[in-house]
Amino acid sequence: MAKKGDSFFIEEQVEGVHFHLKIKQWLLRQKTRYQELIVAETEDLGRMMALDGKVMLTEADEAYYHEMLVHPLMVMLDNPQTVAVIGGGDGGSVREVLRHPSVKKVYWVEIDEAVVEASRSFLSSVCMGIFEDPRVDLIIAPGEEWLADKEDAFDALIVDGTDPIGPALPLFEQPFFEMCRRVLKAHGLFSMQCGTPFYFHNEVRMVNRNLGSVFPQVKLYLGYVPTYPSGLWAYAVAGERLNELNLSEIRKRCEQRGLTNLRYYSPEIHLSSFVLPPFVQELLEF
Ligand code: AG3
Repeated sequence: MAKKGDSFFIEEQVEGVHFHLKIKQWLLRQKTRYQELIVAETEDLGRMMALDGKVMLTEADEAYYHEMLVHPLMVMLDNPQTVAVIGGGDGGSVREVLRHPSVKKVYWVEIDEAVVEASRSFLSSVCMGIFEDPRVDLIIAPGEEWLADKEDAFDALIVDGTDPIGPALPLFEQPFFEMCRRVLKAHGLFSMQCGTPFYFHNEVRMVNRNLGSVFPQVKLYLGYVPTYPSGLWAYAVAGERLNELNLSEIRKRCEQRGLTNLRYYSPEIHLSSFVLPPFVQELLEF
């Protein structure tokens, strides 16, 4: 039970729906050049990072999100070597990319240096050893600017953005997706998070429509992230052609790459996450 004097972080997930997290200790509250950044120790879910009042991660469930954003497309690729991660200033997505032994270079392009520094100082369980990894090249810049002069450069491009308001908005629009297609190699694949189909109808539809107008193949898939609005989270993967692997092929790749003891992603989850409930299919038909 909440007592008088307890301290809470409260996210307004949508109008009329709020998520409360009891806070043991506030660690950082900072107005950065781009947004308001908070890091705090929660009572039950480890440390939490929030941007502009929205939960970006908690230590308890960040792996569910980062594994699902990264492994489906990486496993679909035969030999991913050069990867770009746009956003994801906490480093969780880069950490997951680095699990794939074929990876030689990860360009990590984050707009807000303060987020990277906050993760370095307070979220070592998330960013782990990535700052020391010679394969990682951290670039502080807006993703769309850094990508502008690239071509045919990446095997995988992963966009780990915030909700499509504020600095992340251009990352959900068609001109950005056109750039993404151009910077990928012919076999290259793209993935991004696209919100919850339960509340963010327009966001999910917009991503699906805008991606579909640029890439020949687009697929939405779902995962569970308890501290995000509704818990049901959508991701999209896109490319010239999406490799349809069967269960034994996925299992083989996961074993070869040492992707065996993850917290959320597994070969079975890979396949089942592409099965969409009727309400999500209907959303995409409009
Ligand atoms: N990126 C997606 C967070 C979206 C959460 N939305 C919300 N709480 N309303 C998170 C970045 C983690 N690397």
